[in-house]
Amino acid sequence: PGFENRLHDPAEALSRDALAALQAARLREAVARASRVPFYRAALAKAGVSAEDVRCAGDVRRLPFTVKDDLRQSYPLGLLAVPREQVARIHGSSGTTGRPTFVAYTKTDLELWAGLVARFLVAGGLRPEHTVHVAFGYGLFTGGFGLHYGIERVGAAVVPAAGGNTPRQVRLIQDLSAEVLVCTPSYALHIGEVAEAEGLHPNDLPLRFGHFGGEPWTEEMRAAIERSLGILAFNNYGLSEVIGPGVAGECGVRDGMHVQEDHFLVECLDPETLEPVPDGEVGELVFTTLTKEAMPVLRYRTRDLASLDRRPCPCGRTGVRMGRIVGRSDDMLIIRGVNVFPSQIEEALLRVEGTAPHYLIEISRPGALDEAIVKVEVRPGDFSDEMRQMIELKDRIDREIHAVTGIRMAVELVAPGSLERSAGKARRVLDHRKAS
Ligand code: ADP
Ligand code: K
Ligand code: ZN
Repeated sequence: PGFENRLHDPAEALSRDALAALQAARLREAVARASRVPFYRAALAKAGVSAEDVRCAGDVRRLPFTVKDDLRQSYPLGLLAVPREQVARIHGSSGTTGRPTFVAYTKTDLELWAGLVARFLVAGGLRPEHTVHVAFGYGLFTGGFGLHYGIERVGAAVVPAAGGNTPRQVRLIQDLSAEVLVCTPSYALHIGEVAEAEGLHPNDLPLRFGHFGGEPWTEEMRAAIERSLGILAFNNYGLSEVIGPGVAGECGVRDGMHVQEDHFLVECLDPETLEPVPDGEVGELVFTTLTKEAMPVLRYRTRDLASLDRRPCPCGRTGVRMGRIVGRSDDMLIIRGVNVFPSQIEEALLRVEGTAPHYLIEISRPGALDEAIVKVEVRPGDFSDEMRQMIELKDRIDREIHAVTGIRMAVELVAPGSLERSAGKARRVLDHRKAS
């Protein structure tokens, strides 16, 4: 697509046979490493498997699963497989300032991570002579630092702009002549809108490539971002429990994201039966880390729904391609890139006197960014004509929601009994965003 197809690492093009042999050897080591964690020692014993039983990559199916709740139960770092002094960095999963889950990295893990991010960046056109504007938040969230060190590994220049103040971001991109933009897809679209509002034409911006991830998006959205910023946009996928960004990313063909299979085993399973689904069919992605030291995960259930494509890719990379994430098998919402569960809103409301346990979260995307409104019923006795009291109540709810989820949502107080009641499962979410 107008640039040379270059590999950052020859391992991206290993033959499938060589890859299978490497995976088998690494899986055996991974199980041995995981056995140092009491949680996994018990789970492996229960499943009746040990490292010596692992003969091929397919033996992953004999291993026990890991779910998000296992990380919560072992808060803060109970799944650590190395002595604490070997931990070089700690990140957290986005969205839950109330009770985040932490993930840890050794020095070797950080080296690996930078290399994996470098792979998808190079696959999507990044070159050492480029300047990259990173508008991801820097912090516990894996996006900022994850991309940062990957860009440095390629040898390109990083502008660690972080989030916020979009007009300033636009100015920085122009003044520092960034060819590459890194952020969530919805923020990319927002940057485009702000640039346009300032009278800038896509050609006025130095940008040529964009690398976006952290939330679901569509082909239509890709087209809109490319038009508004005058760039080629690439999709990349990852999650903190597995390593962060760098689990999979697109090549120049842009028909699915190559999973970095020399470091992560991927399965696509029916979320009900946990049996593999055929290639091309949508299932839940489940990852096993093959090389991560500090916090290995066995068969981590992502709840992300996508399909796998094992047909060879013209780019020469041999890693299986995963399609776009088409949904989730749980009720997690991604609002402006942040993971939010409806139960977190409930938790916030429970801390506020004067609200009834009836609420509805309405999400829309009027412009480029997600907007969330939480409609909350006030308890009959507490519904007041007094403006001051109602404003105070609203402020308290607003603060609690922010404290629990880490993001701001608009709060709307509604009269007792005004939200629709259903006979079955209460409807807590109305998502007006069109499959994006
Ligand atoms: P991060 O800190 O990178 O956001 P989290 O662990 O907080 O990582 O969130 C990971 C989740 O974000 C994934 O499980 C998935 O639901 C979503 N996600 C990440 N990248 C993409 C992508 N390219 N497309 C769709 N969803 C994505
Ligand atoms: K996310
Ligand atoms: Zn490819």
